[in-house]
Amino acid sequence: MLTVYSDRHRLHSAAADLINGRMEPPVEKPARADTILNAVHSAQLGEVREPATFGVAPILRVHDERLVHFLEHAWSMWVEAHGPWDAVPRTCCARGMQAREPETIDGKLAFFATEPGTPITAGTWDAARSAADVALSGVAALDAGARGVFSLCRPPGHHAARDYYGGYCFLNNAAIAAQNALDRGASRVAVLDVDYHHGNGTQSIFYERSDVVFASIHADPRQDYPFFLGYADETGSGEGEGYNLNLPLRWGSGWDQYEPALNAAIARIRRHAPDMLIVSLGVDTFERDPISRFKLGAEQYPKIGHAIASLRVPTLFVMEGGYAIDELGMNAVNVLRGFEGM
Ligand code: Q9C
Ligand code: ZN
Repeated sequence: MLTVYSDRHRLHSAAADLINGRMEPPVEKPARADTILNAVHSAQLGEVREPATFGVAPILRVHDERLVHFLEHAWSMWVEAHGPWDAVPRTCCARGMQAREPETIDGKLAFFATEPGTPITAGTWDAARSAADVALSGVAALDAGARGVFSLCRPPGHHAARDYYGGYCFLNNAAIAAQNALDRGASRVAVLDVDYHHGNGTQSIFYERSDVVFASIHADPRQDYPFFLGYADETGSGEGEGYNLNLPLRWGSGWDQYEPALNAAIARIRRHAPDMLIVSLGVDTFERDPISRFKLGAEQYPKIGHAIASLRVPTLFVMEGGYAIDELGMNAVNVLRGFEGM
């Protein structure tokens, strides 16, 4: 399987993260992509290729230009106001009461961020843009005939919506890829999100549409992030009614709970008959993940890949979360090996 990867992910590196009320070393860090790339090499998964550059046009097919403009200029505005430390919102969700974008950097952070744990650093915009290029290059490779491609994106994307960011995500790489597949001529696309956290950004981007099915298996939003979306009764609206499938599972769920949910998601996707499948590949479902509470063992990841392969649809794997740094690479690559029948 082809892997698309760029070193530019390193440009996004936070100094600290607010975890359980304490400033701690971030779990979403450059070493994540390094260890996954190492696992790709040791498993001899196949060629590793640099992305092409696509510019902002395909990003603007999914994201509001105000968010894109903000992400581009946030760091320089922040440094001018407060100096060169991570840009973090002081308050959040300003738009709940006031729909207008404020002028100052603190106002804009409050307007666009959903939570305070996703710092913007000097290179965040360049890294996020590069991750979108990694995803878009994967779509191009599938269009050229590949059966499966791994877009080793970092930073991740599935918590970023049309006009907000958070959950370690700035641009929604999977949604940008799905929209680009449609723009290149696909009639129907499916997004399968297996990250531990609900892909609220992807859901909200496609919620009113019937050309993209979104199916997600994740921690129950009554218990875990993002808390405000991911409930089973969110089934889509308008044209999109019936095209959104949430399969929330309780804390402590293991393969006995996960496997039937995965089969249900795959059955829904099969019924959609997509021309392309995008997998939001998070492996924070792992039993020793430091921020998550599912109980999947390492031996389950090849089975996830094998089940996805049963759809027989050109498939783009887009890297999302996974924070157990010692096993992250092995678990992610094992999904890909399972898909390949390796
Ligand atoms: N600041 C992904 O797995 N929790 N994102 C924030 C620490 C949010 C996870 C608490 C977890 C987001 C892509
Ligand atoms: Zn996650």
